[in-house]
Amino acid sequence: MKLYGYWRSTSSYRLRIALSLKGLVPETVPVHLVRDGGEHRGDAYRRINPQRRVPSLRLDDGRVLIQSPAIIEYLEELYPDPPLLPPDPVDRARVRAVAAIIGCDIHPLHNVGPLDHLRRDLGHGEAEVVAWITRWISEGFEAIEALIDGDGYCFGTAPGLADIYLVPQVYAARRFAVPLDPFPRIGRAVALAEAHPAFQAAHPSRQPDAA
Ligand SMILES: N[C@@H](CCC(=O)N[C@@H](CS)C(=O)NCC(=O)O)C(=O)O
Repeated sequence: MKLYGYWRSTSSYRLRIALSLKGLVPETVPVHLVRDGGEHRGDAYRRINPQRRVPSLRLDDGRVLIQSPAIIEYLEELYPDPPLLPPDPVDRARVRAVAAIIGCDIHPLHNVGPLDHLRRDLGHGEAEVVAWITRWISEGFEAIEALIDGDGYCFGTAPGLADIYLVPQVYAARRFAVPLDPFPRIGRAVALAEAHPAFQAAHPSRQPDAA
């Protein structure tokens, strides 16, 4: 397998964690999101992923999967052990809700494209952009703080889908200096996950394209 990604992209980071938890080590193909206006915007990468975003996963038979939620579901179906979701349907829905808050409601608002639009097209300065990011991450984290268990991983005694989404989102929050003191349960869950070898192997600083 080949993983097309960028070291500090949160979607790439979450997919790396899922792969790592499943014991899978794909070849890494870095796609630079910033250099020369973004390698992902060029024709070569468009032929791999028509949406021109990372991550993408090329399977051994040449087929390419895109969108981290879809790829993680694929991995869960093909490699069910260790499971990323609990057995009970209500518990599964709760875990997926935390993943959706991050994947659907927080991350898209501080993605490269929208932030470029705020800066370049709408003329906002860096302080305003950071205030925007802080607002949406904090609002999402308020909900997650209330939803997770609060005494270990997000849910239960093993890392799962919610942790896979939360750790990269906290990495992004730290990058933009979003205050995390109001979220002690999130802090505990992330500290525990960050000590896990699979999460450590997936960390942005451990990737070949890390700057
Ligand atoms: N929902 C997608 C989001 C993918 C995504 O937006 N990736 C970002 C990096 S984290 C990207 O490629 N951004 C490029 C851009 O916005 O131009 C997923 O989870 O795979």
